[in-house]
Amino acid sequence: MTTLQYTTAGESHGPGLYAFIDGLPQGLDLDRDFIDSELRRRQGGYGRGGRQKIETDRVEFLSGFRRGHTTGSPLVLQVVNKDSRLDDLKRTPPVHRPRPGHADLAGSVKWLTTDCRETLERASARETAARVAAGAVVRCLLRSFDIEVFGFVRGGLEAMSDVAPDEHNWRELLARRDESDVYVPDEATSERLRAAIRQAKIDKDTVGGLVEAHVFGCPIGLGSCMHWDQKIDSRIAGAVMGIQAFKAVEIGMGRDCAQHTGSQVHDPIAFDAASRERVSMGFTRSSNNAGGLEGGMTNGMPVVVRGTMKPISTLLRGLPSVDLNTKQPEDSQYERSDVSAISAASVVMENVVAFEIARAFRDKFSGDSMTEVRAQYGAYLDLARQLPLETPEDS
Ligand code: EPS
Repeated sequence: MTTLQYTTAGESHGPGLYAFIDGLPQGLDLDRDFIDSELRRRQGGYGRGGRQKIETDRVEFLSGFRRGHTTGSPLVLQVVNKDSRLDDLKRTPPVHRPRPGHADLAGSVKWLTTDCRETLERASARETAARVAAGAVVRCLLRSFDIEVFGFVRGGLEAMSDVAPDEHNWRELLARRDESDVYVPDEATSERLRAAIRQAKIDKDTVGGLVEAHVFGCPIGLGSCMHWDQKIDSRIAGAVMGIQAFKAVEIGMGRDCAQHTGSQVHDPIAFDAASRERVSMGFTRSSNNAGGLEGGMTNGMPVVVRGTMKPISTLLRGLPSVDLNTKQPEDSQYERSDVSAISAASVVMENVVAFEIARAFRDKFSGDSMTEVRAQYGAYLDLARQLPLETPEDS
């Protein structure tokens, strides 16, 4: 038995992107259509560059998969790059003028080269195709336990939506998100964000934004308060900050907690016997400022994560930089890129958050097969709902 974990490999213009996933239970049905639809969504959105017209991202399983389900052995997946040209010096020439904001400068110095391409090919956000595919794989596990993740774009620049997703309205918001080419589930904000991106394109500039993921259906008790690296919020923060171009992450009320008192921040606890069969086991909260996590553990409320993506660092008009060979001032080099990839970023965050929830789920329900995992999950919910297990005098 191993912990659920994954790693990726591949370059933007190499033969493909790969993910190696360890720790999946045997017998998990993998929904290829769902995984491919997440890959397609990652490719979409207003403001993307020409690359997405070339690629048709699809998942292929190279190991750990047989007749529609996982076998329990390590799962390797690939997403093939059609625009594969890493060794073609004419089409992927050396890059000597680093882009401020990209990995170009630090990576070139670190690996002792003046050709930024050595770094940028791996640093590229194209790698997120592998992470979306890995996240979508483990969402097949989460979905079999009615745990669903909903990600969307809240906005960028002055265009910010005030939609408030909850367990009742999120499917309707998801439908609205899917009607928006900037993935904002609110038409007026979509229009304003699209206009801002259009203007940035005219100005040869770029736009970032704010993305959100809400996880519904987590039972109380995933994660742990025992060690800092077992806290789900700690893992989610690492996963989100690990997405290319992300500069901030918040859980629930996030940084606004600093401007409110304890009585305003903490979500009152009540009990409603009628909702005992739910994953919150009858405990109800009148607010969710904690974003579904207390002490690093799920508390039965939706997990709410917000991430900030900076504007893409490849600007058509260039930015002040230096030629790494001559050390003379030059504008940064332009390569085909996106004006905004905020829509894609929402899909990436949704799926990396899903992976961390699934990892915590497997930490608690670690059976080797889906049959065993289902039995463990059911047994835990039964026990938790019976609390107190001893008479109050004993406990
Ligand atoms: C991306 C593919 C890349 C860029 C973008 C994201 O394609 P190409 O470099 O061939 O045009 O569009 O990469 C970056 C933002 C970056 O900084 O490298 C993708 O598939 O998401």
